Amino acid sequence: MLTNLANFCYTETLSTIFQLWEGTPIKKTTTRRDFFRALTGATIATVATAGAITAAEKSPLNVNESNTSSGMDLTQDQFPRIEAGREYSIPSLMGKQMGTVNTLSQPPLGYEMDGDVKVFKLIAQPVRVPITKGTTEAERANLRIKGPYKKFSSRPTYPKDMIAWGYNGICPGPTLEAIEGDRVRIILKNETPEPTSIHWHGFELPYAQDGAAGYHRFNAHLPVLPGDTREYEFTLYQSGTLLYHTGFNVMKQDGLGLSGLFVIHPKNPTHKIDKDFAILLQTWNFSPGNPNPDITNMDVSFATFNGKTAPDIEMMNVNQGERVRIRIGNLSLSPHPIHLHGYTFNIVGTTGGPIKESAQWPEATVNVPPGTTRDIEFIAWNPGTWRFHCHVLHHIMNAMTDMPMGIAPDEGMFTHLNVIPKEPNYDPKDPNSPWQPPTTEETE
Ligand SMILES: [Cu+2]
Repeated sequence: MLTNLANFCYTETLSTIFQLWEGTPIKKTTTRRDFFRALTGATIATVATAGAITAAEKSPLNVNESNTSSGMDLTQDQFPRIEAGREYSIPSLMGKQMGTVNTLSQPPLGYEMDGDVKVFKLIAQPVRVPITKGTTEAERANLRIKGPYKKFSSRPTYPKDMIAWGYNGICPGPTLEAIEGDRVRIILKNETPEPTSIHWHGFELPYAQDGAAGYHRFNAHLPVLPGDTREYEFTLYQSGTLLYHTGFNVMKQDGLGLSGLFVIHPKNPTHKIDKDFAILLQTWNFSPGNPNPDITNMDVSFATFNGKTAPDIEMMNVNQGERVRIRIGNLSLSPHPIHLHGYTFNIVGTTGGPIKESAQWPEATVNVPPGTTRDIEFIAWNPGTWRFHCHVLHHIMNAMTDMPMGIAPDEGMFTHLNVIPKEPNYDPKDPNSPWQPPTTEETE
């Protein structure tokens, strides 16, 4: 009975949210308080008759808040996901660009200089973003499902939007780029309906700038209230692929997507990188037809690279012979072993920075545990359009409704490394095309 009541409240709130994002003006938001007030009349009588609630089954949530024994207001949600009728800033992602890291399918964040300080602006806000557009009928018609293959056909993939929390209109937030030795200032504006902060994950910085905010006496600062702004400022002496994410009410706010990557380039690079890609791993659970992630459910129904699933994840296009780095960060709740076909690569960096050459190790799959980053590097000597994906195969099947890898169109944590042959007439699909293993120079 209580479960049913809770479900009813949830549905009511969701329909309110949905109207807001569909552009329907909302005259009045139905809160739990309103709902329970309504229940004091005929509704609760009906429920009581149907469910035969006894006095012993009543919980504080089942009565008016003034009747709770603790005196606490248990019927008012202090931490809503969204405020009805609120307008949000549409922030610019422009400004000066570092321009060297390609965060697949996501725009880069620019910065302004204030004297010697590199200034970034991040606005935390609810966002409605597409995870995938799905496959169109025309795209499906192009699939090679013809003749006898029709018997073994697949379903299409479907479009999916989510209502998440992100920064500057996207989820995850944009990648910040700076150089070892830079002084950086990040201005956080909070447009979410509850307090928030940013934790600089993997950074060695002054305690006061760490961003682990909260009411506990050990926390250096209180979170940033809705509508308020706070500045973080520190000097970068590390290099590598680091992370940022909310430092307050983290299960909910991280679960809704308040996170991003922070790349610090070394002041004196040991070698040149031709193509530098970045991917943030996240997972989501949705009830069918519902754009709001269920943050209490650890079952993965959608798994994303940079907030997108295949077939909407940008392909990594590189020229044969180029040195490629791929930076992978994980802010989901489970590890993701990311696998590349056709290559072995070196694991060259972690959240702690570059791994010295003698300690790097070769692999074909790099496991990225939650809360960490891994950088891989290789020379793109082997032409072809190679699969690059999570090897927890459930993570390349959205909602687990069909089979992956060549049967259904690609889904989930899946994209390709497209190595364009030096020789324009070379056809990697032709079994008779000449092929030989790389020389030492080609792989070092
Ligand atoms: Cu995975």
